[in-house]
Amino acid sequence: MIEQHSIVFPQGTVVVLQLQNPPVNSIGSAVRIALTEALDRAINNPDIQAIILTGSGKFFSAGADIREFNTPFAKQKPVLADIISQLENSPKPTVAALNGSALGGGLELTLGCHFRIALSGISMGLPEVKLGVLPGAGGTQRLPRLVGVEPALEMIASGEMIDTEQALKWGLVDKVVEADLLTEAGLLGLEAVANFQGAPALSRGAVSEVVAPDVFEAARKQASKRFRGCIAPLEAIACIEKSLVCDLDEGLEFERERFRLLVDGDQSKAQRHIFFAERAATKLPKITASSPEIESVGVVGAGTMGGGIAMSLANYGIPVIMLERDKAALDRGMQTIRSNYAASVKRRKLTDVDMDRRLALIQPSLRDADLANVDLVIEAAFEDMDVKKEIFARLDSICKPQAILASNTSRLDINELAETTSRPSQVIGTHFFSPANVMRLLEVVHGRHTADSVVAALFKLAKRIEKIPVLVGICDGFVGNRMVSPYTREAHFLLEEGASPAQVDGALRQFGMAMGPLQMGDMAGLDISWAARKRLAPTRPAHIRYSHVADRICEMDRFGQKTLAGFYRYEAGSRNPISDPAVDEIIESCARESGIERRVLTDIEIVQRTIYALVNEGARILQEGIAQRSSDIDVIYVSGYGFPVFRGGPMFYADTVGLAEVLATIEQFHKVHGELWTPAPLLQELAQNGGKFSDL
Ligand code: T1G
Repeated sequence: MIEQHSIVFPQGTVVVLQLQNPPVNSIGSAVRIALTEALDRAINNPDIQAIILTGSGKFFSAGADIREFNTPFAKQKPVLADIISQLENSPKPTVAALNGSALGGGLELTLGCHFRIALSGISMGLPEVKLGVLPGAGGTQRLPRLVGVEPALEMIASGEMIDTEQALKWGLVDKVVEADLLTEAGLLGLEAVANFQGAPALSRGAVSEVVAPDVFEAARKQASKRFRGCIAPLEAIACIEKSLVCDLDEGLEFERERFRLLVDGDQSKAQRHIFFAERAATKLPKITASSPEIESVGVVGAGTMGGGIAMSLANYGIPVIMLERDKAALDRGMQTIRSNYAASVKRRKLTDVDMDRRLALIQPSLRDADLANVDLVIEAAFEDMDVKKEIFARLDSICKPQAILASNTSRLDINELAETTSRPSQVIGTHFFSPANVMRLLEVVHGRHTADSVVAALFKLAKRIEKIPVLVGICDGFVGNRMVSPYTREAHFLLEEGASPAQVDGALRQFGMAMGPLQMGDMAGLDISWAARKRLAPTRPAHIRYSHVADRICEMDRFGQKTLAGFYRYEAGSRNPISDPAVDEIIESCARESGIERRVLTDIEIVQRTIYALVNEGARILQEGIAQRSSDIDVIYVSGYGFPVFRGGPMFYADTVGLAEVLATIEQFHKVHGELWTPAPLLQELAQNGGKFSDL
């Protein structure tokens, strides 16, 4: 837990206390107990003149142990605040030697030290708001006193990391060194001994800085935009504001109280659920096969998806050959990539050098033969089975025997594609989400023939390009799109029953969705799902309710933003949805034809009819084994479909509401709306046994 050793200098001896709690030196109760005892010994040892606190591996510390939150361990003495107080009241100089990332409570620990010295290139941050809490061990009170209110607001309300250059500029660290961190730290501590008064370095009084009144308003506005619907960033800002009007002890008390409220609240539990769910999703417990390395990739198709996929690979140094049959399409694709990178350079998110390096990794090609030696090909061509089969047959004859062939299809049957090749065990689905160079979610679709080593290879590649891979099975729409079907179906039914597009979308945005289903359809393009509905029309049971609203809109060539009209109207160049009376007429006429008497609908019913449709389908997906975990479905919806992170995903949200209540509502819908609302057996079983999806 805490390794210690001394370093003897001519001018005195220092003790080094090193956090040793792999993999990230998180600080749980065991570490806190070991650290406080080591500190006591060092403070009372007359042979020690200064105390160095450092970490091990690539971390100083990733902060408090998140797994201990809401457990008795979290309150077990000494709490982190006690240790920070021990450091700042030490009669001997205490120096934090930042050997690696210092996050959350790890960074707060350093704020209790008299000095901070960092190894060049490490990062620091207070990411607590991303877990739905706030720096609860003094960060909101000490940081403004150390670096000033505005830098503290920026760090704490954004939860973003900063580098040593920024830290030095703000005064968060006293020194940055390229090497010999512990020696430099020891010298720093010993230099202070001569004039050391044994008092805390930071003022105990209120922050005396004069701050323009609109600074906090601006911070709240920015936080509400960045973390829509989340309360933690606003609470963190309130704590910093408090530091201006009360002394340190009062401020710490206020912070403790706000932290306690947040950590016991639903939002933080949901956000911590997603934190661990994202990590669980990347694990393949049943797959131990060694996986081939993927060092070069071919992408077939230079459209929106193909170009985005090529960028997401080149961004991490992977050479890509982007193949098209049509030169004009290939040139358009390359031009789109160039302008995307240029936009990032303009926003100072990328340097010119990086842009050129990435562009050099993307080789446009019109020759199939250029794919002969790549390790993986990702097909991102037109969403049509015949087109894809023809491409897979060609790839099978061109690519080296061990090459993996993947399709970016969003719903077609990977098994059918695999069976058109001589290498079915090397065929897999890689469903990227648009824009592929931005969205982190990657549904990895394993077919019945797909080899474990191929799945493992794609998971390794996904982690390398910082995507979140989620393993899904084969059905129409896999997990994400399969669930979006009933969600959208209910949205269309609600239109016929009396809601306007603006009311449906408004209710779901109020719930926390990044975008309502109708606006989302307009953005994705209504023609894509229209094609899927037409493909499925011959098999659609006649007795099942079906809404013609979207078909009628498409029949008017209204495909959404790309035609400046869909469920909404759009001004040229604007994505802002404008309600359109022509759509209201279509809705009313569809309702009349279906004999539906329109009524006033509440936002509550709109949310239940759409979100519970997700939950019911998710339960079926789990039962069929299409998703490995309930939390995988949550990860898919939060990172791929704009589900609010502060509600933890559809399945976690249902657990929070209570499955008995969710089932009762669905049974009511079943009575009124018929078999489309048949409750999923797994939901019934869990609800009747008082269980939760997260128990699975
Ligand atoms: N507590 C417990 N486990 C943690 C952890 C933490 N703080 N951080 C990481 N882990 C686990 C993680 O679940 C995974 O476990 C393994 O470590 C490797 O993590 C009082 C209240 C540090 C940037 O928010 O952002 O301090 O899956 O896969 O990609 O004010 O982990 O192997 O079983 O993510 O190299 C504030 C959270 C806490 C940082 C490393 N700190 N961690 O990323 O590895 S609250 C944070 C991260 C707090 C104080 C407040 C990342 C990372 P497993 P990993 P990585």
